[in-house]
Amino acid sequence: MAAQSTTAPALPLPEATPTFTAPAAWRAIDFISDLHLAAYTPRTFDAWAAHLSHTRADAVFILGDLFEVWIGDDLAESDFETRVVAVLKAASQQRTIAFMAGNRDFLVGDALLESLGVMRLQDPTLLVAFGQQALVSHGDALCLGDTAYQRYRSVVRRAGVQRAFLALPRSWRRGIGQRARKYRDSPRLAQERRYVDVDADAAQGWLQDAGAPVLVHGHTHAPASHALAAGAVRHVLSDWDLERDAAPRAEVLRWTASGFARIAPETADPARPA
Ligand SMILES: [Mn+2]
Repeated sequence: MAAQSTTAPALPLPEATPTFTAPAAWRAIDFISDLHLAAYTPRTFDAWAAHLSHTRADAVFILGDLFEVWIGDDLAESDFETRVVAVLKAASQQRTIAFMAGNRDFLVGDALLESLGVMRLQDPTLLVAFGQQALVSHGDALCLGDTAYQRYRSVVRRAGVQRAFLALPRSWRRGIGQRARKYRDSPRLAQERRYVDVDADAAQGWLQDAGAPVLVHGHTHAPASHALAAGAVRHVLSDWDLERDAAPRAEVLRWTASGFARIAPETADPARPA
């Protein structure tokens, strides 16, 4: 037994953490996150759409930041959003597609997901599949070292604040979204945020509370698998960025009865039967 901490847990697992049990017939679940899709990311969009269409997995679980920014379902009528919505709707007729909100797209609404046949995943959720258990999260709630961000998060995740924002005219929301993106992408902010990672004690605490040996999360854009205490492991998902020719990034974490594997996104393969 590992040494017991005498201090309170850094961040207790939310009491309302739901459990999702995969159907017994499932053989594989894909996890992706942090695609940051936008009108100016056509290559990343195409790779994502192809994977959703051609993956051999029974389900694709999107663990947050599918969108670079989402400022209201009523804006889903514009061109880029319309194309994303069409891909999700077609994919959900082939296999289970699940969506967890990230810090960029927490304003995606239940009505939109329902209309697309996409399953909402709460953050965090305990998954049971293949006789195993894994806790999944976007990951931003676990970055306790980023105290300024955690203060911001506690405000913008309030239902009343979100209702007030969504009541603003569309043009205002577009302007706010563009300014927020400029601020987040500023070199100064990137420098400040570079070393903020998931808090290892908080991650370990969540797994102990959940009774699960595996945590899967995104958000940090630092894909790796980290050993935690007592044989537990933390799988960090890759972000996706195929817009630059140098160092393209796109990766899927596939969960099967054999465990977890990192694979390239699947594409149309004429040699493979549909
Ligand atoms: Mn994020």
